[in-house]
Amino acid sequence: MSTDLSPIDKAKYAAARRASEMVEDGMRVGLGTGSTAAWLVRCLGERVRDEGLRFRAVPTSTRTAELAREVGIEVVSLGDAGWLELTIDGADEFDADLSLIKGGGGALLHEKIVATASDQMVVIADAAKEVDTLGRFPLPVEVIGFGWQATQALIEEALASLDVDGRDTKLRMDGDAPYTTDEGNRILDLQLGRIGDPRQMALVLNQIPGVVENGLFIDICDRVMIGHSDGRVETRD
Ligand code: ABF
Repeated sequence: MSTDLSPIDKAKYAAARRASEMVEDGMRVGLGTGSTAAWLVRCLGERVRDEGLRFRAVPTSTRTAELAREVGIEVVSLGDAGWLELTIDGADEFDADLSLIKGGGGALLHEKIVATASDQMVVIADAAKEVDTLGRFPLPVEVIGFGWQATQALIEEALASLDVDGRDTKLRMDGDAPYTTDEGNRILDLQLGRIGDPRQMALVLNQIPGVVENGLFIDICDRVMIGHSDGRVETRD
């Protein structure tokens, strides 16, 4: 690792490096999306090159797939893999219950599918991702493009009865155009400030017609590895 990394990158690298050591020959592994997950992919690429590590990887986004191929990792589809022994991914926030907000990178749908198709899901993160209560980070909700404005109105109506501090919803943009996911869907970012009951929020959102998935990961994460800029890694189980 180059020594001129920023403290935050050193922290992300530390968590990614430690998590990469969990991968064993013959494993089927889900690879997450985002900058911390990118460090994981690079670390695994080094092990493939230096140790001859052989495992099959299921990426959660096209950008993770491209980076994995670049570093010599065998990439397969989730269909080909069938089931995974391990998924390692980043997160935007995690709380004491290991509930997560994910999706800042726009890949939440594939990330949730891959994470739930795994025996174990491990999150790698810097310490800033740890929160007492989820919600400071905008909650991404993936919606289909058809009638997304009506879906947005239904979400805002539902928020009125939920325990949150803010209720602003915004269509995620990519320059002048609406952001689209790998599935061609849209993302609405919910500025909630504080989510009093994440479990209830996740259930209510996914009942709304037009909502494909939301960025709350409840009872999915088994372990969080928290990296620090001095190389230390803490674990939350
Ligand atoms: C992805 O990583 C997303 O679900 C999450 O939003 C993002 C975190 O990004 P980073 O690791 O760059 O902080 O898994």
